[in-house]
Amino acid sequence: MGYNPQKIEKKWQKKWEELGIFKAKNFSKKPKKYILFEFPYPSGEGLHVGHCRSYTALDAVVRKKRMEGYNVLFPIGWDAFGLPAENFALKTGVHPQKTTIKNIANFKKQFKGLGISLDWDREINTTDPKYYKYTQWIFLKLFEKGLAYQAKMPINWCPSCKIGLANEEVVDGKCERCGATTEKKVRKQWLLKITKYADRLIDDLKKVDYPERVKSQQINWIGRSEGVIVKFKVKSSKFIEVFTTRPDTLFGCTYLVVAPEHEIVDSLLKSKIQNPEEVKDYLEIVKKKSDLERTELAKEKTGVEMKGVKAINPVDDKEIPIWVADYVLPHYGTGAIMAVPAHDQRDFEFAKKYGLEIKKITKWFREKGIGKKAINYKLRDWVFSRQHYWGEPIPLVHCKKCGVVAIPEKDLPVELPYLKKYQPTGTGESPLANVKEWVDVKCPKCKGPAKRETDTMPNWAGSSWYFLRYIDPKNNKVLADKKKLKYWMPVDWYNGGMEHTTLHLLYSRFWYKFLFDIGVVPQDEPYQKRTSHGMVLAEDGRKMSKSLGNVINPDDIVQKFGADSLRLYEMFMGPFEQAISWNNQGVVGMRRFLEKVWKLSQRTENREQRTENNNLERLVHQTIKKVSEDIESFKFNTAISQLMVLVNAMEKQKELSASNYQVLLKLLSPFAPHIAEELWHQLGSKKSIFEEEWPEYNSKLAKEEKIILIIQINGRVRDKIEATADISEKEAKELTLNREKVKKWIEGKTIKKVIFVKGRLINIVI
Ligand code: ANZ
Ligand code: ZN
Repeated sequence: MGYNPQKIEKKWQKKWEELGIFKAKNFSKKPKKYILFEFPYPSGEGLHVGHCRSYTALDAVVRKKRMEGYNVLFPIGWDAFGLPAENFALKTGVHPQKTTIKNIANFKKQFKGLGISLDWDREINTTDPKYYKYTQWIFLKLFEKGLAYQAKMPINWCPSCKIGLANEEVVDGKCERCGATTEKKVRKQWLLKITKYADRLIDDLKKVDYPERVKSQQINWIGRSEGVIVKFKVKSSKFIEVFTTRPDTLFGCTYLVVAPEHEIVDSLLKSKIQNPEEVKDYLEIVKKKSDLERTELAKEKTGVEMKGVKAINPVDDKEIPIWVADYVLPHYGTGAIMAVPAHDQRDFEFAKKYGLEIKKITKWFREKGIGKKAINYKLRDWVFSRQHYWGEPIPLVHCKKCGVVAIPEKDLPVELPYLKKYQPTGTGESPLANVKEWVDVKCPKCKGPAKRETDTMPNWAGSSWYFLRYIDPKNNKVLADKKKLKYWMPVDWYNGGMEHTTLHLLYSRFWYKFLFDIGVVPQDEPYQKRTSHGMVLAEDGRKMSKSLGNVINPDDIVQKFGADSLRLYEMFMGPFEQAISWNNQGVVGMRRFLEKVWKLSQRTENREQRTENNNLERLVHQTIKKVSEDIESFKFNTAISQLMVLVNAMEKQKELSASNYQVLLKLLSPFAPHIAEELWHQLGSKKSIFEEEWPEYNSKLAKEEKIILIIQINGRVRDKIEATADISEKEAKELTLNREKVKKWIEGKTIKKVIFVKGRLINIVI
């Protein structure tokens, strides 16, 4: 019987589910491992081959860990709130819930078809009211502790669609739907005080095992900066305070710049400025730009002077002009800067363009006490309001008498009402504002008339704590039982995309720390170890996208080659953390490799007979060592190439002992579980291979056998080197010709012949 993946894969997937061997057991005596991947957004497109890379990698780790005797938690869920479903609803009228259910069913089928060994009993869905009850509960706790507050913040506004846009819907300053230029509209929004945790989010990175790249990205994103705030007197007006990290350059300061949003602009506009029209025109232009456009170093800087007013440099009492320019951001420091064009590149460019004084610093300002010390962060508080329908309602009401009032815990969840129309309101509020029956409520405090908050939570809310719910997914008293949390947390290994380093990863660390502070979770860091997988690009090296028509559908690959070939290929395609282009030929190669493994079984003697030579025995132990270590360090590609070396060697044996073949199957099983299980059973085993023990190597046997290779030139011994016993002629020649001693003899001569005696000598004839 030939290798037929279509047949055996379905069979084993069913069998494993019946056996229930992938279920995690709370409080088992075995040591625990909690292994997590970022749960997917169930999009209409289905799984991406890039997803598969992350899932199969962790599945390999998980399967190995189980065989090593761990009680492994390997769960799955759906991050199902989000814009695409809402936009789809706007276009087609199909309720996002319907779309979501359909998409999840498809994803589930795909996951199962790949043979990912998940514990389906713990499946969660962020749009399930039983789940978001606790997302809302966490929000209420944040609100109770003063970490959720309202502030006026600009949102992206499309004046033609009359709708607020998420950042990702604004492309080059234009509305993604209609192409109109977007504006900023100031609205009251809910924010979470993540900045209060900024220092801890930096300091506690010491406690966790994350890639350096991830750590430094988070640190830069938080952007802690120590400096001072210096006061500049403004002639016939108030003061302007600036934040500077370089007070020593004060003598070189030749003008001040304030952000267009700085309050002093408005107040000076009213009375003192000589050119108010010019300044107002400038403010209009700035409104249309994004922060990114404003701060991009390469972009030409623009600004306007507020004529007729001057500031005084406190160190030399010189009068200096005051400019408004958008390269100064309103929400950083004090929203105003002292410009030192001789020392700061941006100031220099600006001064050149507008002909402002560039004063070389001859005297550094060394005195202390000119200003007060200040610490600033690039990190902003987290804008937690969205004006969309398909998200968790924020569980608050607005009462004329009592102000903002929390919904009592016992009334959670505040369910998202079922809408038939998703049309935007035109005022920038979410479509929920149109549902009068839902909006009008009694105030929980005074029982008077009140209105519900109609903003919903951002997509990042449900994903900020989901890993806790897997631990106790059906609990309806608390978000998860404390003892279970204590048993399972922290997550031992979390793999996800590099693109989530500064948002999701930071947000979820923040929430976890908060939950620790209020006594809900057992530690203050959720993830012990973090890894990231590289993207899978299309065959043409570009990002896969529908519009480019270069998307590879994993279903097609599974259908044609089998899930095991796909899995192996995704692990073999290249170093795990690097981006790599898809190559169909690579899948073909994996299929061929598996055919070889299949055929080997016919050569296996069922009796325990050792007719193989010592070299094979050694190779088997070396392979156990290499595959075991490589899986731990996420070097799947090299683990698989070692397996290929072993299979090639096994092919050369006349007879293969069952025990060595079994070792091969075990080592292969994390990557290609179906074929390994099938062949395992063909050898007569009754138990699943995944209930077996991971093989151990004999370190003596795993050692390479070394020899001394003699180097002769024209038959005379000239040098000796240590080499592995099975060194090939090619390798030996390369090594030899690079030796200094050898070079001396052969320089300028032609090599006539090379004589190689395996394991003994190499003779160069010149
Ligand atoms: C004078 C100066 C001289 C500065 C010099 C730098 C170099 P970090 O390290 O990122 O905190 N700055 C302050 N507030 C700003 C704002 N709202 N928008 C844009 N730039 C702002 O950078 C601190 C420096 O960035 C501050 O120190 C200030 O320029 C500028 F040779 O003051 B400095
Ligand atoms: Zn009230």
